[in-house]
Amino acid sequence: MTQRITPTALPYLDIHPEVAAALAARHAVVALESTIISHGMPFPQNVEMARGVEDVVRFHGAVPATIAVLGGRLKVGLSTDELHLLATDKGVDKISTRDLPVTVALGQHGATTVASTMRIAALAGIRVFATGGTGGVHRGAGQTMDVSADLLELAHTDVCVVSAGVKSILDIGLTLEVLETQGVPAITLGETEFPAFYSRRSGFKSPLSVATPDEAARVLKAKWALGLSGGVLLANPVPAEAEIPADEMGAHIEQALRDMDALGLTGKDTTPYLLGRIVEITEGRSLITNIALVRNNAMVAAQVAVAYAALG
Ligand code: PSU
Ligand code: MN
Repeated sequence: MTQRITPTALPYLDIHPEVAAALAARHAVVALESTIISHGMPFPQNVEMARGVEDVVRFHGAVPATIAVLGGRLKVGLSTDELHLLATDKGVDKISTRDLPVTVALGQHGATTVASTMRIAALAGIRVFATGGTGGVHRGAGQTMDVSADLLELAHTDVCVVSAGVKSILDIGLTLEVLETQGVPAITLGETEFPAFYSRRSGFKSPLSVATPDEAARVLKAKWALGLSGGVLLANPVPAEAEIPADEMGAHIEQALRDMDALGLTGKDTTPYLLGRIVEITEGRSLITNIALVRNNAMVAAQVAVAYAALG
């Protein structure tokens, strides 16, 4: 179980007053990550997305808390200027859980991944988090050992991550295996097939399913009441009108992977490179899909957070 610490007693943590008030009132709060802003989309769509997603969360009755590290402080809830800095400053690193102590100790800026955002959300007492896509087991992991820290964080941090599934730049089957091994429920909302980010279908059966955000909230309640610590991956398929079908997407992804191999990229640079390359190859269409699915995830996360708060 994530350690329970009074947020105000935590060093290094700055909770925005609006978020702190919502948490104190046990009102619904939704965490949002910042790697998607700094390294997941080009400017200016990234900052428009970041602000738009906060609006979606508010519209559905929850308070948004975008998370990043700024000047070594763990920030939970950002100002418009801070969002703009993350969207434009090329010096903002992509930081995962392993990077947090260095970024904090040296007073640096960092855009947080799903893993590090989950950890900071949990420190602040936030249980529901919306993102675009989570990391997973990379293709060829048998050789590279490249397994996203997002999967490890899901194993032990008590946060529900709403994502559009796992894109097929990753090995979806192995990603689902690792989640199972670690006891992480991978649950698809409203479908029996696990979604593949840009596409509603992946060809993989979803390990678990729920019909509504309310059911998802009851799953969270039951999981943590049972003492089953760790996260939940709630997969929310991209809206049909915004998807790029899997058979079409396959060729684009193969192309992007070939281009990446030709450049010899490895490690943390691979996901940002592939996202950017796929935007180029699809001539901007994947970016429209990406924004639509993040907004859809923000809506569902807000609905889950509201339902979870109502369970008391
Ligand atoms: N997938 C996306 N957009 C993103 C990411 C993943 O569609 O911005 C980011 C998230 O922050 C995720 C991270 O946590 O990439 C995973 O990186 P890696 O594969 O290096 O663990
Ligand atoms: Mn990696």
